[in-house]
Amino acid sequence: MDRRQLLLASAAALPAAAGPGPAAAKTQAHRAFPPGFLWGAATAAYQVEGGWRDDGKGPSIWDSFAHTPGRIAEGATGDVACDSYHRYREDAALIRRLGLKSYRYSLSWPRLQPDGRGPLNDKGLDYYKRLTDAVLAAGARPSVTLYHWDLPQALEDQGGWPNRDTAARLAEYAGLVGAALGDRIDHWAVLNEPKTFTHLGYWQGAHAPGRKEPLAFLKATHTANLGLAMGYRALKAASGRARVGTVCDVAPMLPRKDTPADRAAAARYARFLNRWFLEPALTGAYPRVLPPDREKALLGWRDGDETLIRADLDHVGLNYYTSWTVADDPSGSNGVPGLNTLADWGTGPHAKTDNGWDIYPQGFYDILVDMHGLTGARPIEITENGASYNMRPDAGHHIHDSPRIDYLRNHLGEVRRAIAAGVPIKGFHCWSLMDNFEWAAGYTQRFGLAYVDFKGDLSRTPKDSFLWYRDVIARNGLG
Ligand code: GCO
Repeated sequence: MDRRQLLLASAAALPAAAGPGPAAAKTQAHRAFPPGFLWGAATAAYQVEGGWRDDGKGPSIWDSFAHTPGRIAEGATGDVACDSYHRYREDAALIRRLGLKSYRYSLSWPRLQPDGRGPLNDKGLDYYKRLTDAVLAAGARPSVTLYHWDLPQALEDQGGWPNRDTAARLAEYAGLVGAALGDRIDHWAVLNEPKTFTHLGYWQGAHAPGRKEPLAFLKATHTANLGLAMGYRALKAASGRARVGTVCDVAPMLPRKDTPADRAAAARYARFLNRWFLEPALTGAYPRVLPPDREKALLGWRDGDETLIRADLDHVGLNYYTSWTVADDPSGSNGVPGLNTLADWGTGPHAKTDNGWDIYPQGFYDILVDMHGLTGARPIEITENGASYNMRPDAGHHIHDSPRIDYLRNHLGEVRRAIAAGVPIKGFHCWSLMDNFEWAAGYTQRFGLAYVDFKGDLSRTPKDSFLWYRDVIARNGLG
């Protein structure tokens, strides 16, 4: 059976869609979301803020990376981005207009601790107080990520994530921020996508800081896990109200061929990507991927880490975009001992979004049910889901992005189905509130519900998808 046949076989196992006529009321109920569902949208500091050296902010690894020629498409940087550092009131107006119940954003570590250690920078802190107050006034719950990839450059200069001390630095930062902002913010995530910032930053070199060092990368994953648990404890110690979790990107792993070797490779890769940054916190141990007799040395594991690394997370955030295709690679060419896989992101047999990622909504349901097996009764929130479509304004300044509406409708349908199957999903955040700096792709990929005029006045214009999402939120369902 080839991959396409496998997909058809699994589609045939789906429950039949509700029919027309008397079933209409049932369909309506089926499409409604639970009362109090947290409809949201997400952004991240480096992708929207700009103001890269305003008011005492220190440089981050993304400032350095983007300023290095050849790293980012079209030589773009986040120096200005959406200029949210100065225009956050315009962002809050979008939040209010959408009727968002939750707004997910991140804090720039070097804006708050320019060198990654020591007291908080008052002016940076003041920005996050004003932003948070504007989010609250717009009627949304602040959902705040401490670390969305912008490591202070000073800490990279001391070794970055492969240096175990970075976990202690993160915990210090978490404690200071929790004490300073805990009166306004209860809902926290320590890390965003540790898989992405370690894999792309230290193994593949496509993201900051651009290193290609498989062995240092493995140490970085362990530091990130230690930092998660230590940051969790520091935040809770600093703010009694804090509900603390983390955000992981997850995806179904599809074997390239239906052979035992490729199926085993896909299962290995699932442990390495989907579970690597959750299981240590929840169980005190890593899922089995590395050779058992070398695991501790490869990670830099020390006695006592089985306790230090644990955190009884209050909630878990999951990001979903597309699937992976995985093949066995006994030659071990990727440099990670024992992993023995070749894996491609977004390369399934379906239609693609504008950045070439396979559109696979059913995979969302599958991975949510799968992850629920690990996270148990903890509330799950979808912290990111969305698509890149690059439509521009027409002559009447309208942005007709119906493929994004289809993408979101189909993926929300799968979320609804997972809720019906018992997965405790409490919220959904569209990536993104507005077009922004898409990492190595710069400004060439637009994920926003609002269009940002990067070459002009940076104005934000709601797209058709914005108006559609506003209606979904108003009726608490897909309609
Ligand atoms: C991530 C990040 C976002 C991205 C989004 C689209 O998942 O990579 O959290 O910052 O912009 O996912 O690629």
